[in-house]
Amino acid sequence: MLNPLGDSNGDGRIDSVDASQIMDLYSRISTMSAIADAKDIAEQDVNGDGRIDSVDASTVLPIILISLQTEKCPLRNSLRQRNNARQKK
Ligand SMILES: [Ca+2]
Ligand SMILES: [Ca+2]
Repeated sequence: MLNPLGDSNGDGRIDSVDASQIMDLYSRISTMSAIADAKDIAEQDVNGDGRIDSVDASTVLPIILISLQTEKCPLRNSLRQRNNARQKK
């Protein structure tokens, strides 16, 4: 079962742990000590470009900062819409 997009550890929240895990995976991919599988990409490719990199981690960071305070975060809403679309498939 897939975790929600951006929630790399599947705890139901998008927070700094997820950003850290995305950066860690990106680091291991960059040094060729890991290969992203389809599940990794489905869960951690936050901007949907088919790769896991620092952009995905940095996309998660504003969600963390803003979504804690408001439901009006465009990035959070975008992720929510993508997650809802994935669940309907
Ligand atoms: Ca999480
Ligand atoms: Ca990406």
